[in-house]
Amino acid sequence: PSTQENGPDVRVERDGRLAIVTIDRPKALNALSPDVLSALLAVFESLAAEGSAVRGVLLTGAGGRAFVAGADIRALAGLTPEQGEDSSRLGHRVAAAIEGLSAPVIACVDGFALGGGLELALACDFIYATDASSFGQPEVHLGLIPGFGGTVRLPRAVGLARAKELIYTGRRIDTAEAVSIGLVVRSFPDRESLLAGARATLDEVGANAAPAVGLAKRVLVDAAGRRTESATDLEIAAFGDAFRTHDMREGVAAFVEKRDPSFMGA
Ligand code: CO8
Repeated sequence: PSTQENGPDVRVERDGRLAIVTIDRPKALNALSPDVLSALLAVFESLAAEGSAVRGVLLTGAGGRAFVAGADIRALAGLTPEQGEDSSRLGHRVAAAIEGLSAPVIACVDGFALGGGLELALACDFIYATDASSFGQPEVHLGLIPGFGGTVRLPRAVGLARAKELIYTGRRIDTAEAVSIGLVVRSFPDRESLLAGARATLDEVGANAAPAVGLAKRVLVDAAGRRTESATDLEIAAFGDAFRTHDMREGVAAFVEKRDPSFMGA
């Protein structure tokens, strides 16, 4: 495994075709300063540029207390309305880079995932968490609203009514409740088993045809929130695109010939 620094606060470790991205700013509970957001954007854009060399990404926070405790509140304090919009826009660019990556990204939450931290996790494909974690959108406590996709992705994850309850109250929920409402898909007793569990899932995904996983992700991301016909049009086009890949011919042939497929990731 190799480690690469992306600014002081974000590091990327590579283990074969897996990338582990760690937000490492424990003094501020990994809060998303503009520098952290810019570093995350650069990381996900460079992982995208690697194409099929990246088969899966784990996104986590360092320090043992937090995934991310939100946007950096100190950095928000003096902003004009226009600068507030710009900070929201930067967050959305990070989310778009994560969603635009064809490899799956699992948010590995160990501790607080609050405000922009929960929104960052929601931009990932799904969330795994340790039992001792907590989740919330506390922006209204600060006179703010979620600005990094929370009003859009939280209702898709948990339904409109539960999202409204969480956003209007700013209440924090624990992992057990987050699992029960479908916000977290799997929970683990500690950090070590969390990371091992996420790796195991990415290994399972990595054994499949990478172009098919990427096409499915594209439709799942882009179809969310569209009207049925417009969403199914995306699926139709992507289903057709699968027929352009070697791996689809190989996967179908292997089934017919009763053998294991040999995928090449293209
Ligand atoms: N921003 C900046 N610093 C923070 C943040 C934050 N979000 N969260 C914690 N810190 C700092 C604290 O100031 C403290 O620093 P110091 O030691 O220098 O005083 C250090 O981290 C440790 O925190 P606490 O002492 O507060 O630790 P506690 O265990 O007492 O409390 C909590 C932990 C409950 C997590 C508490 O720190 C807290 O409530 N944090 C703020 C959570 C929050 O409100 N988050 C939402 C922020 S707003 C937001 O995310 C808007 C999203 C839109 C963004 C658009 C672009 C991305």
